[in-house]
Amino acid sequence: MASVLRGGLVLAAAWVLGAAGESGARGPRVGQIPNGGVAGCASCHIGSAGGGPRNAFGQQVEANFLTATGFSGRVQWGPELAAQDADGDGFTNGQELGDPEGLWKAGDADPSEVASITLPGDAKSHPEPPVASAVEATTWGQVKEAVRDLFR
Ligand SMILES: [Ca+2]
Repeated sequence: MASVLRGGLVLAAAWVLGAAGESGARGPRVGQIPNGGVAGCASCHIGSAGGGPRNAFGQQVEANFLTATGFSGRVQWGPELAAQDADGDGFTNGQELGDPEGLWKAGDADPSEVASITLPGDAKSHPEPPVASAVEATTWGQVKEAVRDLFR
């Protein structure tokens, strides 16, 4: 009986270690996208702890931007992936991750300001839209119109 219990514990320990090794194998992917450490696993997964279903960006990476399928695949970050808008929120993956041109390489210092980083796989998370410039353009148009009226 004791040996059966011991055997069960060994199997449980092996399963836990195996699961930890599995998630650890993917952990480095956080370092394969710019500013990946800001959101961590939530950059690609719906759950912030990693594993489980992928968000729109994670699905896009898995489908088209890994060097190989499975655990050994590395993210191919570059201009092509940066230019796409995985979550359809109107901001490219590169804009959301602070590398609009897709020039960052794994191992480089993170580009951009951390405060501006948003989730490329969550349409509800995006940079602030440039409302100020639209207001400025309208105001400038009104000023020009007023000056024109002065000389009529
Ligand atoms: Ca986006």
